[in-house]
Amino acid sequence: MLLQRFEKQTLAEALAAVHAACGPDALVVESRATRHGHLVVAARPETRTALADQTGARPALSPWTRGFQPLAEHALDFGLSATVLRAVERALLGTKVSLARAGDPALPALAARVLAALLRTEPRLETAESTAFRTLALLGPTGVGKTTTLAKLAARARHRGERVAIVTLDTYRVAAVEQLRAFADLLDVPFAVAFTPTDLRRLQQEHAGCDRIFIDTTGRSPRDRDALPQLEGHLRAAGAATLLCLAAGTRARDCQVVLEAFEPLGIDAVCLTKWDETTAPGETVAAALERGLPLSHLCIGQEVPADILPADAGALARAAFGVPEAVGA
Ligand SMILES: Nc1nc2c(ncn2[C@@H]2O[C@H](COP(=O)(O)OP(=O)(O)OP(=O)(O)O)[C@@H](O)[C@H]2O)c(=O)[nH]1
Ligand SMILES: [Mg+2]
Repeated sequence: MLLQRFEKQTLAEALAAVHAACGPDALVVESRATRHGHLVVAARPETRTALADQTGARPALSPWTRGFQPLAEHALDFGLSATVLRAVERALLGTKVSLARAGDPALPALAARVLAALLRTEPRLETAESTAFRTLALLGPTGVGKTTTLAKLAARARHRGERVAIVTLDTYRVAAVEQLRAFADLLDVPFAVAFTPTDLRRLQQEHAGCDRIFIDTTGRSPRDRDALPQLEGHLRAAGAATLLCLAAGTRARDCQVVLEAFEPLGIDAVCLTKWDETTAPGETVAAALERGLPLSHLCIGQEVPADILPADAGALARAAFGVPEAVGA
């Protein structure tokens, strides 16, 4: 089950039970004293299969509970999938709110907390403490904003005092090198072009003293089955972590195509770009969630470096359900 209740005499006992049942990555959705001791409601990050299993193959066909209906309508309008919403609704059945009647004032905020617990974010792109994202390649379909996002991330890293280098593999598109060189010059960071995996490894050694090496890649159609393996070869040679850039307005079906095409390259995190250009970003949020992929950032405009926000699960969930203090508010 996705979300479970653990009621024990003490908080420590309840948390120990959570840990035993849901593992070390358990996400606590609710924790409160009860007449019998302490109640903890915990969620476990789930994969797409697990979500689909527990909600059934055709979740949209059965009606929502009365209490959840207005929230579901808001979230569907935002673009969230019925599969994700079924998981949230089901989780709420194990909590103190009433779903049988409309208008429980506690429901929207609790639904947002449950959704926030399900969403994964990846904050390590914003700290130099972890080396997991030290060499970071930005991938994705054509024109989604990879180069612009790279410039934003590089500027933020510089601002934090990190030593940064930028490398591009994109020698395919006319003017791509010059576009990135201009950003690198503005940031006053070293910039180089890598034509081969050997070039890439040599540049990594040259910049061994850097906290962060950003790698730009050529935009590729998810249907371009020839180009993606070549890119995979480059990235494996570099041992690079990968950030998939996905335009926030991408439709659910197209998200699946993109994620399936890029998954063999190993997607470590997803950045939702062009958030400002869509009214239904939830389809991309749900696509990432259903595949268990963490979100790193939202890009909210063309301005470098201002138009980027680290993904905040709470703010995203509140936006989805229309709870005040939503993202961008
Ligand atoms: N509105 C909006 N525009 C953006 C955002 N990010 C990038 N853009 C714009 O999208 C266009 C393409 O951006 P690029 O960064 O060149 O995209 P790319 O993915 O590197 O493109 P290719 O390398 O050709 O695949 C530019 O006009 C950017 O200014 C965003 O978050 N919002
Ligand atoms: Mg580019």
